[in-house]
Amino acid sequence: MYKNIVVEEKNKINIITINRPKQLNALNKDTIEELHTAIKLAEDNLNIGVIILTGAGEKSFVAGADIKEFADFTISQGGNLAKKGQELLFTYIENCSKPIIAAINGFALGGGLELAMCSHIRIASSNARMGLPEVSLGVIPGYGGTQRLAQLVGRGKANEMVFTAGMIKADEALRLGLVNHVVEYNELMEKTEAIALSILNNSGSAIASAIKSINANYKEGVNGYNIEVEEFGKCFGTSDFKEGTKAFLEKRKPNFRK
Ligand code: DAK
Repeated sequence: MYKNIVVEEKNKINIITINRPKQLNALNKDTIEELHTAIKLAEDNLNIGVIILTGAGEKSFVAGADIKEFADFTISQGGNLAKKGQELLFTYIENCSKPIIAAINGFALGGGLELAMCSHIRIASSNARMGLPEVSLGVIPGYGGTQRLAQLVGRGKANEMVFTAGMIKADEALRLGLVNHVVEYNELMEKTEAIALSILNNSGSAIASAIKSINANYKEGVNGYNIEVEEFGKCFGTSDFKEGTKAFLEKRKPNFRK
């Protein structure tokens, strides 16, 4: 079904691997479309609770947008494609109602770091290298990087990373809050899956509400506190709320995901 990605289902976790290792998993148009399709299917699948994104091979998560593909673009093609790519994948991931974790197994550059940054949680292996090198190619980050990097690491450090086009190591990314954890390469999937499993113990509908509320803080013209109140209220109508409170009173673990 897919040419550029591999999708695997494991314990209610959907593992999506970008599989163009010879091009260091660079994101071309087809890969962006396939990722959109796979994430949408996972979001609609009641058996899936968490999605993991990673890259094939030991070297790279995603080494950016496919430079060969956009080398000849005009101004309007560039603008249109950035908009379409953001809607189809990057904003789509950020707003996905199921948690998406990026397991960064190597280079996460340009569009690759942007893909990791729109994910809800980032785990990196110690060999990972991250950066937004776009200005070295005469463009700027076009998939939300100028916004999300500053949100995650603060404006000053984001300015430095974007202006210098440099790469940072996993440990520095951890120190800056760009990634949540750093582990050895061969422990990356184990650690990522362990976090996914601990998320799966909890209510999927409450997590969807939490994603919406947290994201509201970053949306222009939206009052995040109002969204939180709205989502909080909605929780009281869910079967997960009934199960969660019943289980507490019966001194047992809730069973949210039958
Ligand atoms: N695109 C296409 N091919 C890539 C690639 C990329 N981003 N990155 C690597 N490759 C290919 C290389 O061309 C090489 O292919 P062959 O020569 O073997 O055919 C192969 O992957 C292995 O790469 P290297 O031989 O270079 O491997 P090294 O270990 O020596 O170096 C590296 C690894 C990651 C340091 C190096 O490959 C590198 O600097 N890669 C480029 C990093 C980069 O600048 N990425 C792009 C950032 S800009 C847009 C929206 C967003 C964007 C653009 C447009 N629109 C909506 C229009 C975003 C742009 C970016 O992401």
